[in-house]
Parts: sequence; structure tokens; C-alpha cells
Amino acid sequence: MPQTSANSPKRDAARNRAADRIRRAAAQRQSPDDWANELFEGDRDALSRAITLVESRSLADRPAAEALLEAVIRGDRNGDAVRVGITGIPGVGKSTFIEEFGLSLIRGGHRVAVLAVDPSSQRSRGSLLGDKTRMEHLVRNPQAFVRPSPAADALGGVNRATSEAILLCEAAGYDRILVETVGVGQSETAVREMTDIFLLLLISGAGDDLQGIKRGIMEMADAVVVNKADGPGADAARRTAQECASALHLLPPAPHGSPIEVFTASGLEGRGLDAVIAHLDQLEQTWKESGWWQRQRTEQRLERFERQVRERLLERAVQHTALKALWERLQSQVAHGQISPYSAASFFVNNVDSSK
Ligand SMILES: Nc1nc2c(ncn2[C@@H]2O[C@H](COP(=O)(O)OP(=O)(O)OP(=O)(O)O)[C@@H](O)[C@H]2O)c(=O)[nH]1
Ligand SMILES: [Mg+2]
Repeated sequence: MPQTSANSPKRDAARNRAADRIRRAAAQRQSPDDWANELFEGDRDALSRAITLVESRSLADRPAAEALLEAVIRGDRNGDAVRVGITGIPGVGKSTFIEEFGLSLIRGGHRVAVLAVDPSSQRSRGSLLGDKTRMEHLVRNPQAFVRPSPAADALGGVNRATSEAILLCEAAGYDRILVETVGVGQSETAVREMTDIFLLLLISGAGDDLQGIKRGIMEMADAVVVNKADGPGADAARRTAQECASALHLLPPAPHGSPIEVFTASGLEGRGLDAVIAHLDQLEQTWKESGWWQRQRTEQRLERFERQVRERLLERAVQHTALKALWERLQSQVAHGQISPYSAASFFVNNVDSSK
């Protein structure tokens, strides 16, 4: 039978767009409390829609997003989740590791959400599909929820969008949240600041500088996994793990007081993962007993609050026409070294004061 125009891809796309609009309109009519209740019941569709809302690039969606987040926080369902950040250079095997790690957690009775932070690039459908094929079993598992990273230009940045998505996943009953850093640089600190435990993946033979063995990323790690410890690479991975453990001894003790353990694992073969899971459980227990767990969460919330206020005040000031011109002039002078950043900041803030 010849293909009718009703089946053409163009028509399909138009129909999908229309369906989106209807869903969106319906979502907007739904009260934040009803929506939050659907989340508390673990409704995946309600969760997907909620994350789409907090990732929205439209300023008009912000009040609805904030009302929903408030309703979620009022529901107080976020208590028991453990947020794990997973970082490492591109190609170290993060997505493959997360697939097996997530499946192990599910076998242990957990529900797993996977999120990603990628401030460096606009995600194309290609990379999005790439991640989903790396996690094909997890994606299909009813106890898992896998969400690719938001577009780099999400309003207020991907960091805000992802930390809000964490709250939503927890409200929907996911008690293990895995956040992958995607792309190079920038995202490590952001993910560190939104998670309880930060896992650094290394591979042997990739060069120390590249992997952040030199101070920096290594200092942020709560545990290290030398990945791809399989086949002919197994011995080299063990040696790298030993070298890494010696390098870690040279660092000052971490603020939580626990030693940084180094593991070898193979995400591909699913080996060594249970030892990592047992260690993370141990860290959780130790830190809850010592008070570090709660203290870190409190600091993260306060830091996020302060950063949001700073960003919004600046945004608002810069929206003011006269100040916008001043901002741009000072920016250019700072860029060219014609004025110090400190004097420029004082000058700008004084002008904000006097423009009220
Ligand atoms: N031998 C071996 N190869 C692995 C392992 N894990 C991943 N790989 C391979 O390494 C490549 C990269 O794996 P990914 O899981 O996509 O790595 P990633 O760190 O998520 O990469 P980005 O998302 O691009 O940063 C793929 O070709 C995997 O098949 C492992 O444990 N052992
Ligand atoms: Mg990946």
C-alpha cells in the first residue's frame, strides 16, 4: 500500500507537538499539590513532566516549577535518598559503570534514578541516544529512571535544573540518585555540590594530569575506582590503584575524616561493583553517625540559596537599562585590564545603590 500523507514523519512530528501542547496545558491546570501527590505515588509520567518543567527555558514556567518544588518539599519525602556523583574523563566508562552499578543497586532492593550534568555542550539527539544505549538494561528496568542531561541553556543553568530534578526523583521514591558528569571540565564542582558521595573513576595509562590525579578533582573524591580492570588491562589497573592510594596518602585528610579508599572494577563485566556499593553504604552510616552527612546537606542548601540570590540580583540589576550599559562598559574595561575587577565591582554596586 502506498504511504499516505497521514503516516508521514512530518505529520507524526506535528502530532507529537500537538500532544505536547495538550500535556503541557493539562499540567498547568493541575494543582501543585495534586502533581506532587502523583510524584509521591511514583508516577513516572508525572516525574518526566515535572523534570521537563524545571528544565524549561521559559521564564513563564518558573512560578509553576517553584510551586511544584514547594509542594514536593512540604510533602517531606526526600529523607532517605543517597546522592552519588560519578565523574571521570570522557571515555573512562562512566555510563557503562552506571548501568551495572544501577542494576546491582536494584538487586539490593533500591530504586535508581540517573541524571547527568553537561554544561559544556548542547546535547544533540545523538549523544542522548548514545547514553541510553550504554544503559539499555537500566533504561528498561521498572525500578530505574534514566534522564539525559538538560540542554546547556536551561534557564538558570543546568546545575539548578539538575539539583531540582534530584528532589523530584527523590519525591517519586528513587532512593539512589546517580549523577554523571558529562563532557570535559566545569561539571565536577557542580555535581560535587549536589551529591552526598563523590566517586572518581580512573583508568590506567591515561596520564595523571588528564585525570585530575594532581590536586583538584582528586581532592573532591570520597572514593576512587580504577575502572576497566578486565582482560589484559587487569594488572595495569591494579598497579594504578596502588599508585593512586599512595598519592592519596599525601593529601590532607578530607573534612569528613574517612580515608579515601581505592577500588578496581570493571563496569563492562560488572566486577568489583558490590565492594564499591558496600563501601558507600559504610560511608553513609559513618557520616550519619558523625553528623557529617546532615552538615554537608545543610551547607549545600545554604550555598545554593546564596548563589541563586547572587545570580538573581545581578540579573535584575543588569535588566535595568542604565545599569546594563554600565555593566557592559565595566565588563569590557575589566576584560582589557583597564580597571581591576574589585574597583569595577565596587563602582557597579554603588551605582545599583544609587539607582534605587
Ligand atoms: N574494557 C572495558 N571497556 C569499557 C569498560 N567500561 C566502558 N568501556 C568502554 O569504554 C568506552 C566508553 O564507555 P562509556 O561508558 O561511554 O564512557 P563514559 O565515561 O560514559 O564516556 P562519556 O559519557 O563520553 O564521558 C566504550 O567503548 C565502552 O565499551 C570496562 O569496564 N572495561
Ligand atoms: Mg557517558
